[in-house]
Amino acid sequence: MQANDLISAAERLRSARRVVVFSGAGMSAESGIPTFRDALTGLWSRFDAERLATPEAFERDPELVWGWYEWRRMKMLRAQPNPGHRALVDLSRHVAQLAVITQNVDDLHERAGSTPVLHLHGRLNEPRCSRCACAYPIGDQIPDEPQDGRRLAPPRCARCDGAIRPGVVWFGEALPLDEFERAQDAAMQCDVWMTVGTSGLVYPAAELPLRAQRAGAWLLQINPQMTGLDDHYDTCIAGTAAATLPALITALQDGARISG
Ligand code: BV8
Ligand code: ZN
Repeated sequence: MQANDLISAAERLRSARRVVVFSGAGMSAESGIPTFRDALTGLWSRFDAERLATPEAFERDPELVWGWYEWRRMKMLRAQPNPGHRALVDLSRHVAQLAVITQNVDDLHERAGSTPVLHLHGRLNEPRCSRCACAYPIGDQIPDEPQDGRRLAPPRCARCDGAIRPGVVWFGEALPLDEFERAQDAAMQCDVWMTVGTSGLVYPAAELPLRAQRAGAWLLQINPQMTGLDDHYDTCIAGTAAATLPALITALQDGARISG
């Protein structure tokens, strides 16, 4: 990890009034939750995530899709926030305003203590009826490993007997208007935009950092690998969320001590 990039990023954060953290699946990788593109490890290796995460797939094979999401919800319930999630809660104590915008459907930012968290792509723990859209109180009992890992019949709605669907935004579905508008506002108003752990391939979410840049924000990316958006960032730190974010907070605190 490049120490001088960390120090310059810490200096930017120290003078920032409004900071946005924009997270993707890499944020939760060190909590043991597979990233989206390798969420199909093991049981699901023969499916394409982008084909399963669609209304058509659920229409065609609700038990396969519901089984996949229950497997992922079980991974989420068994996971714990990692030092990266906790470092963002520390960061919120150092800056006037910190907005966490996530593409993730897990609740690890919330369980670490971040608030508010804008979920652009929904939440695994908020399933709803596919017909009347009423919420389905799934609770937080850890489901058994989905039987044979292939199919699980979705529960039925108590009100209209419709099939219960995952509370996520599938490909081809619109993002929740309120969350997306609040995310766009945050992008237009922030001084520092920090992207952590996303391949930046999914739209319209992937446009948000570019919108922040056009509005004058300083852009930082934290990712162990290059992404297609590297050139748009003012600084790219090659590192993982759980290692880099705590190091950034330390640099922020050290700098605060030095500058007195
Ligand atoms: C829509 C929920 C229109 C489901 C997800 C242009 C404009 C608008 C739309 C489009 C467009 N072009 C194409 C589209 C269509 C489509 C799209 O973007 N397709 C892509 C594939 C090209 N977009 C849509 O369909 C969107 N809807 O536009 O609707 C509309 C409007 C009105 C009315 C009707 C319709 C909806 C998109 C949302 C899809 N749902 N998730 C679920 O989770 O099952 S997206 C899903 O993939 C994730 O949520 C995530 O957001 C996304 C990308 O995944 P990442 O988070 O980036 O994860 P990935 O695995 O890719 O990368 C992980 C990264 O972490 C890597 O870079 C890796 O290096 C790094 N990493 C690994 N370990 C670590 C790490 N980083 C840090 N630390 C580590 N330890
Ligand atoms: Zn219903």
